[in-house]
Amino acid sequence: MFGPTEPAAVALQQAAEERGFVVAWAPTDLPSFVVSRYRNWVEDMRQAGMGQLARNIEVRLNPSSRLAWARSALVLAAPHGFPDPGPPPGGVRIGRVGRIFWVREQDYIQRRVQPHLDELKEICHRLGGRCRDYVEQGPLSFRSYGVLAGLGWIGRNGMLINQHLGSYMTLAVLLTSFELADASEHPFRCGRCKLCVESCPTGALIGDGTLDANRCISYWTTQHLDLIPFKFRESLGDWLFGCDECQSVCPWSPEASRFWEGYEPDPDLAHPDLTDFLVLSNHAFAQKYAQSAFERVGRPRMARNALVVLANTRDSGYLPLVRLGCEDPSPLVRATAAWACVRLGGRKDAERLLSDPELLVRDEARRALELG
Ligand code: B12
Ligand code: SF4
Ligand code: SF4
Repeated sequence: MFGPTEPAAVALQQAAEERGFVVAWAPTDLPSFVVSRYRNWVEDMRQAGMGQLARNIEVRLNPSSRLAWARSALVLAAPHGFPDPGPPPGGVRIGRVGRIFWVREQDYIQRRVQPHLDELKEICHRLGGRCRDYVEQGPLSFRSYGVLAGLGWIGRNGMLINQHLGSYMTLAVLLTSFELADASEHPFRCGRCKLCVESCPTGALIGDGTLDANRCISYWTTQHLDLIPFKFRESLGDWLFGCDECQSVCPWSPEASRFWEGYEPDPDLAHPDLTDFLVLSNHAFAQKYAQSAFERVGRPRMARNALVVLANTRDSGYLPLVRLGCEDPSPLVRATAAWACVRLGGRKDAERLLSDPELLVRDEARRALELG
């Protein structure tokens, strides 16, 4: 474990622990093998459409090149291994959602985490230090800091795994000006296990702790803006938003039973009604899912994902719901609905979309009918 040498740093760590976070210290700049690993990942185009991951790599991995005062990183982990709140009554609640998205994302950051981080920054300044916070999608490699801080190891599923909490943890980092003693990394504890690599539905895990985002369900359902490629739609199964498959099979995950007190899992996010994405107006959707990760991607993409989940059931009972997608104002939704209709036996509905005003929709309907 990487220990602080200054009393001020110890005081800051205590203040973070009092707020319920699991915390530990890491050096600011990452070792050269991590830098090369990251560069290779980007060179191999594993970042898919997330262009931001390929920019400013030097600063991302060696932040002191821009923030000369930075000497250490305080890593804060908020476990989200909460029990399933169960589905609310009614609705078509058949799509699975990654556990990290069961809380209202913006609400969680703005109302719960950020005030704590602001207080910690204030404490840091009072103790005579400088600091800067990074939360959620911040431009640092949170997982690398987690390993260097001794919080866990990078599993073959790419996750930071803690032997007591598993991998269901949300991470944040405070860069500080406090000097620290030497680091000692956490040992790798996967052993010969390869369960996650074998269980990934799309073969996204390379096996060395990195993944190819071009194949990851989490990427396609939470980040990708356009149509989900035909070849991945079936493998998505019932994953509506995100994917926890490589964590749920991990033998270290059952240990994850703790969750940070600031978390409030919302049953409507854990088990959303797919009907909402096909019938609500964009405005009504934004109101119902305010501050959630669903709102960030918007109703049309949630409808796209819902249509894939519905089509994968191969249950023609869902055809009336899928048909609503053929009338949707968004071409992305109509195009996906053409494919979903064919999968559920509604070829005639897809044929009608051959005369849609949008080329995208006509093309997709034609390809869906050809593929059958
Ligand atoms: C982009 C991104 C994604 C992308 C790409 C994921 C990926 N594996 O790269 C997509 C959209 C696919 C994604 C999916 C998910 N994500 Co994400 N994602 C991020 C984000 C914003 C950046 C990650 C990144 O830079 N990736 C590029 C790779 C190459 O870098 P890296 O992941 O940091 O990996 C480095 C380490 O593994 C290090 N390393 C490996 N071995 C060793 C050994 C040592 C000793 C050291 C020092 C370092 C080291 O080398 C790598 C690069 O140099 C981070 C937040 C952040 N700022 O870090 C969240 C983050 C990684 N995601 C997170 C989560 C929860 C998820 C999902 C579970 C969400 C879901 N349910 O769908 C999935 C899990 C997919 C998976 N198995 O990884 C959490 C992970 C928490 C944890 N316990 O690890 C983070 C940290 C967000 C957070 N604030 O907590 N995500
Ligand atoms: S999140 Fe899902 S798709 Fe992505 S690597 Fe893990 S199991 Fe595979
Ligand atoms: S499933 Fe096995 S190989 Fe994958 S992360 Fe867990 S312990 Fe490691």
